[in-house]
Amino acid sequence: MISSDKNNILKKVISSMKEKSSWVIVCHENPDGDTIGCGLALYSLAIRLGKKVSIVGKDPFPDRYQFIPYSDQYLQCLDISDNKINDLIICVDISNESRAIKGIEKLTKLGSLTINIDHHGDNTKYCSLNLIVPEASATAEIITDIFIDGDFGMMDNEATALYVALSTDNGNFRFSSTTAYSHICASYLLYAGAQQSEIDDFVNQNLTMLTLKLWGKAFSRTEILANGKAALFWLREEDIKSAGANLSAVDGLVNKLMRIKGVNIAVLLCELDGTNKLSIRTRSPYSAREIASVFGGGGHIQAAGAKVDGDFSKVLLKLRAELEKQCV
Ligand SMILES: [Mn+2]
Repeated sequence: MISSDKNNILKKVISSMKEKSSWVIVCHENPDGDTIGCGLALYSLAIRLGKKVSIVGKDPFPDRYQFIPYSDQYLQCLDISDNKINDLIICVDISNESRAIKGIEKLTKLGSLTINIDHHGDNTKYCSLNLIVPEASATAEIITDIFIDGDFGMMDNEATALYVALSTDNGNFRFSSTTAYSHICASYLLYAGAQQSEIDDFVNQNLTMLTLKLWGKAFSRTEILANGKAALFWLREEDIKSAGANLSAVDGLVNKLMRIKGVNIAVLLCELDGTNKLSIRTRSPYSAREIASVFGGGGHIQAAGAKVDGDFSKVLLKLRAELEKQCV
């Protein structure tokens, strides 16, 4: 729920959406269910409102979300600065400009109205309007508020997109980020036509055998560290390529390590495209964001990530040492 001090920003966001005739919706790099679901729900709203609209992101669209209506409209784009000043730029679920698309800060400085709708506590507020709600378990909760407060109504395809966003970001309502309000949003989306079991089939029961075997490879490499408090596993570039997969195939895989009894820090290290990607999950009192920051990354307190250039083996060594250090 949006606190009263942020109500003003919410109102400004809604009035800018009503007023501007051309929207560009931006999703974050390695797009997940939250950024994609929120982006596509807003895309559908824009069409209904008669806007000229596009939805963009710097990385390809993930296969598992292709069932969501309008997913075929997503365009890959590396620089947004050639957009017109009078376009409304809406960034969804993006904590900083480098996770978005180049050019947003430049457009903001030139006078473009840029909107940042997000729930990451470490958001750098890089837009002209920043609606940041760290209490939300997913950006989808904030977008649902926008639909309700803007009196836009909600079509079933929009409810589907937002339910995907909500349920993937809070681990199907299991993570500690889930609140009573997350369930109120879910209830609203179900009333608006989201089919929860069908969505779960598309999102979670849709693996290829090769992906499952790729997960198996990661599981077989599980290392328990710090007297059982931390666990990690890893995948090399050739593992991922030989499964015909990309990083979206391991989206959420790290959560499975948290199922080990006693483990309160879990890390997946993936080597792909010449860089090393860390996905980190923790339970209190450990901070995933703090561990990510050691590696130049960030995110939520209990779910964060980092991209680390350089030799895979060195990153793995540094990671093992850091996990031992965290648990002293
Ligand atoms: Mn999110």
